[in-house]
This record gives sequence, C-alpha cells and structure tokens, in this order.
Amino acid sequence: DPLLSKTENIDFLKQYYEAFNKKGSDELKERLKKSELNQRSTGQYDLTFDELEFACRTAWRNAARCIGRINWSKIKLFDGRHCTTTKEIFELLCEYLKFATNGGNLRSAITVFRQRIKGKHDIRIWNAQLINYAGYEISETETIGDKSQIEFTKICEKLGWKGKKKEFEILPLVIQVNGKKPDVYEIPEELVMQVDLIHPKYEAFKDLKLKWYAVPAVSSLVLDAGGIYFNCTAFNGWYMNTEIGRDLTEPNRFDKLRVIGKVLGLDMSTNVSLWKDEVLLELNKAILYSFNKAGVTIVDHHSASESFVKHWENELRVRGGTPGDWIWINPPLSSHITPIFGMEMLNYVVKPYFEYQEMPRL
Ligand code: NRG
Repeated sequence: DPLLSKTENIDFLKQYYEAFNKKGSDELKERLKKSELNQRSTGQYDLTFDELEFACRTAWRNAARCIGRINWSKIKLFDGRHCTTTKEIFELLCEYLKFATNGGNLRSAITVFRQRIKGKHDIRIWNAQLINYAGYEISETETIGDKSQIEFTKICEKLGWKGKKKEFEILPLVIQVNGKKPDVYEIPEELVMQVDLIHPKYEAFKDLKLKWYAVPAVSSLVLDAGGIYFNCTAFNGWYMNTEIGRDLTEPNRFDKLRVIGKVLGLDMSTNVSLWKDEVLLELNKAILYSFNKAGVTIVDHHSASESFVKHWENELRVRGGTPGDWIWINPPLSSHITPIFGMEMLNYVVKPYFEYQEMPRL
C-alpha cells in the first residue's frame, strides 16, 4: 500500500473538520478522497494553508511541556513550503524573526518548510534555536560563552564562519538542502533584539555585562501532523524569566552563579547562607526588570503558572483534558508556591505534536 500512514491522515483531517463544526460533512468526505488519491499517485499529500495552520496551533496546544499554552490559538504561520534554496529559507526566517520580534512586543509565530518526502533529502536548520550565543573551549578548564553551544560553534567554524570568541556572540544560521554541505548565514544585527541586564537595586549588577536575546525561536523540533513530518520548523512565543535564569547559571551553560554572588557580596563559603538561592532570586528580578524596562515581552513564573491553571481547567471543560509533563511545567524557582505544584497531570502524546529529532551534524 503506497499510503504513508492512512489512519493518521484520516484522524487529522477529521480533527480539522470537526474543529470547524463540519463533522461528517460532504466536504470532509471529499477531502479524504482527494488526499487518498494524492497518496496513491504520489505517495504523499499536501495540507492546505488552513490545515497546516490548524496543525501548528494544535501541536502547540498538545505540547505537554509548555506552560504558555493558554495562547495556543494565537500563532501566525509563515508558510515556507515553496522555499527550495537556503537563501529563500534564510530570507523567510528573517521576515519571520522581524514579525515575531515586533520591536519588543513579541508575537507568537511559526515558520514551516517543506515536509519530509520519501526519496528526497530533508530540509534542515542545524541550529537548536534561531538565536543562540556561541560557546568556546579555550583550555581544559576555561570556556567562553554558552557551553551547550560549543559543539555547534565548532561546526559553524568548520563551515567557514569566523567567531570572535566573545561571550555573547550571536551564532549564524546553518541551513541545509539537498543533502549538500549546509550554508551559513549571519542574521542581520537589527533583527536580533537583545536586552542588557540591570538590577533595580544593585548598581554593580550591570558591570557583569550580562544580557539575553528577546526571542526564543526553537528550530530543532519536527511537527508531526496528519502522518506528515515537517522536520524543518521554527517557532516562538516569549520567555519566562526562569528560562533565562537557568541559561545563565547552569554549570553546562553560562555558569554565572559565583560571579553574580560576588557582585552581590554574598557569603559563598557555606551553603547555609543560601547564597545560591539569593543569586537566583536577584538574577530573576534583574531579568524581569530589564526586559520590562526595555519594553520586551516576558512573563514571570507566577503569572505563567496562574494562566496555565486557567488553561488546564478550560481544556478539561472543552476537550476532556490536555497532556502535561509535570516536571517541565513546574517553574524551577518557587515551584511549590505556584498552583501547579499540587496538580496531577497525565503526560501522553496526542497529534499533531512537536517531537524531538536527531540534530543533523557534519
Ligand atoms: N528554555 C529555552 C527556550 C525553550 C523554549 N521556550 C519558550 N518557547 N519560551 C531557553 O532558551 O532558555 N517559546 O516558544 O516561547
């Protein structure tokens, strides 16, 4: 049978038509027939723009690890399925980033490129996020920048990119088509909004010269919709402060716990002073303060938690529940005083769904 995954295809189209109150309609029957015909002749079928947009929204809605899902129905689709060259892909990604950034008033959006087709090479973005900071291993004990990006930074350099070995250096986009050597594109500076971190009380905090970028644009996940794999996507919402707090402090990332503790004048000789907790708290205050001051959208973990509970209850009412990954949904700061901590969740996969995929490498 040449059909890719008949049940998933049918299930998705039914979902789509049901969402628009067209359950069992002639339109649905026609659509199913057409997709079956397409599959029989070409081994695949295509989604319409509206179907793809529905797939993106629903995949967000089903994203068990996302605390920000109350906004799931508001996401703009950039349809990049016509793009074939890395240049076209790069240009659409720039347009997408501009829309998403919106001068700091962030908008949720997603760009989707051509789906996986049997016998053809996948289109892939090699970056884990469109915007990320480089990482370098200087010696056995010394690193610069984001340690989680050391391997990827090396790949960029092998592909001819020249890093300056600075601490907050934006990595280029690495895009691949036709199974060829990927192309490297520098994102225009004016498209990468960043926020310098300052603290509302500690003047000296700014001397740390910490900063973070405005738009978290995940580019490593595959959208599984209707039996089709869209393995080249980039989507964004906005940050919750604790994400950046983690990025800057975790040992395998920017590892800044101690240097911040020093600037805050904390007693770091003993755990009992709770200096680590104090660093986290003050850093998170700085993140929220700086983003708000710069007019860049961000959500605090208390508000995000409250909105998630509201969303959860709503989902319970309208569709009998939604999947939730408790460990991921709980903020990594003060979790037990958010309303999420005491919730019982079930983690399961309902499609359309965003899934992990292997990172393409040299
Ligand atoms: N924790 C990662 C970003 C992951 C996605 N987070 C979002 N997504 N907020 C980090 O860079 O810290 N989003 O689509 O808004």
